Amino acid sequence: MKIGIIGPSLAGKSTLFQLLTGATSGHGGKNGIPQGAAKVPDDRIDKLAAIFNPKKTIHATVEFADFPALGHGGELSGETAGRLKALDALTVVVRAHRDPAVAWPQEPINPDEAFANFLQEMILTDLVQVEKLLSRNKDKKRTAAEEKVLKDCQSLLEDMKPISAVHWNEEALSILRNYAFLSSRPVLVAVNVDEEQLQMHSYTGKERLIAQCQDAGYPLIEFCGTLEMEIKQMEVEEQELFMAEYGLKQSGISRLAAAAYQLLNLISFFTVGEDEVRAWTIKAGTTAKKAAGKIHTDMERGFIRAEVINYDEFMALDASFKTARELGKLRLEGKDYLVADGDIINFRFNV
Ligand SMILES: Nc1nc2c(ncn2[C@@H]2O[C@H](COP(=O)(O)OP(=O)(O)OP(=O)(O)O)[C@@H](O)[C@H]2O)c(=O)[nH]1
Ligand SMILES: [Mg+2]
Repeated sequence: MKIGIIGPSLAGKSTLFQLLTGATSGHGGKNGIPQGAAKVPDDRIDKLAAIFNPKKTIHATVEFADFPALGHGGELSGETAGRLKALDALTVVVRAHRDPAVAWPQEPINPDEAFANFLQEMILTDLVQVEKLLSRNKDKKRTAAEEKVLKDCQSLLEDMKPISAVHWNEEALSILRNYAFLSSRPVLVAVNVDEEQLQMHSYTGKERLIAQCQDAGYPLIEFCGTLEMEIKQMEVEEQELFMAEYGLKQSGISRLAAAAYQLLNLISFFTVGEDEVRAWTIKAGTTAKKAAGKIHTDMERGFIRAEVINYDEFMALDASFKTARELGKLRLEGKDYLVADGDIINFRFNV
């Protein structure tokens, strides 16, 4: 699961990437595109760690890649578009801050215009592909279902809507996966604001940007690159005091990492003990047996059952497995149980 950070030149993409992953952009990475893992904040893990006092605490992570800038009119090169198709989701960074120390590639543009350019570019890229497919394939065999999906995509795109804007059924989704259209991916919009804009909750183009994002079905998050860099260098207590001045409970980076996790439809289950408290990442809708396989293939193969209690219930029982067991709150679930976000699980298995 990987998310590409994309957007106009000097919007703050690499700043965001570095804040999320701690990595320096520099060179390296696949095809010269820097890649890195961002910690997904989860105070449930912090609280479990405080209770079990384990040797190791491991949070969930999500992978990001720092892409080069779009063209000045938001153009997506064929090469970049091709690379973006290998990703599961996109974060588009647009700039609202007006710091004169940071140049504008051409004329200053508002974040809603930058977003509209990006969306249009993505939609046109897909539309060209759809039309090519529809016109070319008279000789090739295509099922009626495939034809219908392509036609539906075409009319959405002609309305300037991304393919992800409507709900597709399972069959359509598996057809769409074969075509790998860009706008079928989930997108998160990150607005780089300055400190004043953050405090005032306002910047030029905000209302229109919000409307555009709602229309496309994209979540939107504001962050201030310079402020986040300061926060990152502080001690935890200092961070909280500092953020409170801006009315923030969580840093923009934490909110962004959590939103990215959600965007990918990922959830966490936990394993706890004196050695390790750990969050494991699965897709929503994963069975207990498959979830066991995340930890070890032996656990999946030899799966017997899962002992499960959800985090909230566990905490309500004073974080005591003994109490939970006595009250019959430690559920025994079989292989087809669908794991829920926040389940604390102990897998029983044969080797
Ligand atoms: N004033 C201000 N400057 C910022 C903010 N965020 C980033 N910058 C600065 O803006 C400049 C560009 O930021 P980058 O993160 O390199 O932008 P980018 O989108 O990766 O740029 P390219 O990859 O060259 O297109 C840098 O000098 C950053 O320090 C912010 O919130 N406020
Ligand atoms: Mg950059």
